[in-house]
Amino acid sequence: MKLFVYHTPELTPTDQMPDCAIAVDVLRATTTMATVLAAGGEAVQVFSDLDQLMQVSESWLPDKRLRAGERGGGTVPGFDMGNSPLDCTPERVQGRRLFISTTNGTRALQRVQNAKKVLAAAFINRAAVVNYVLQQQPETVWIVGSGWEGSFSLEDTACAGAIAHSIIQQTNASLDVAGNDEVFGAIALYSQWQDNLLGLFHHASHGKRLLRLNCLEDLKYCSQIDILDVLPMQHEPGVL
Ligand code: 3SL
Repeated sequence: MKLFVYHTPELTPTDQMPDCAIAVDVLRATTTMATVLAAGGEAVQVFSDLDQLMQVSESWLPDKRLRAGERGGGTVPGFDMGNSPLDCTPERVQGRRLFISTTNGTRALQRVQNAKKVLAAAFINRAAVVNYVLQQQPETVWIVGSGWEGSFSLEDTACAGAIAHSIIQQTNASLDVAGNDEVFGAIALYSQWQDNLLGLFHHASHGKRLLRLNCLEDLKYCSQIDILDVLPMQHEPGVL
């Protein structure tokens, strides 16, 4: 197995695709997706374009769909919800499909949607994703952070490091499994902050943005590790 970390969708190669791609948007898109599926959501369908989301979801009965739209951290007017995982209670999401468009997370997923297998990961479902990779042993694994509008984000790279660290530790693999330098950087970041992820989020630019929007409880939720045994996997392009 060879593991690669890419900090943003923009830094991810376009001329090839891996056996397994793992999209990460800890704050908050992939955390929300994992939460919805764990709470009994029927599926999650991602869109970069808000109008297209509205159009496609129109053919779903209102009680079978939830429209989530986030831009700049806030809820898009006219949508059922924004992108807070705390809104995704079983009462609200059970049996419904989440149609979602967010600033960065949905772009990361779309960037790798042609990989053989596509997963969505966050800290909350890290172990489920790692276990899948260990069972399947794909030859190439890309872990792709969402960043923020093309820039690096601390929390996504730390989560990439958490995934890479766990895979390497559990296979007793040598560090030769690392396919690029970013793997080392991500593991070093995670190792330094693994006992205080919430503290790391307070230093992260998007963490600060969410704190300005009074989302401390979201940050706390997103900083928990391995609390959900759920594997969001793409089963048709854009649908997990
Ligand atoms: O950028 C994204 O995709 C979102 O996760 C951002 S937010 O956390 O909902 O503000």
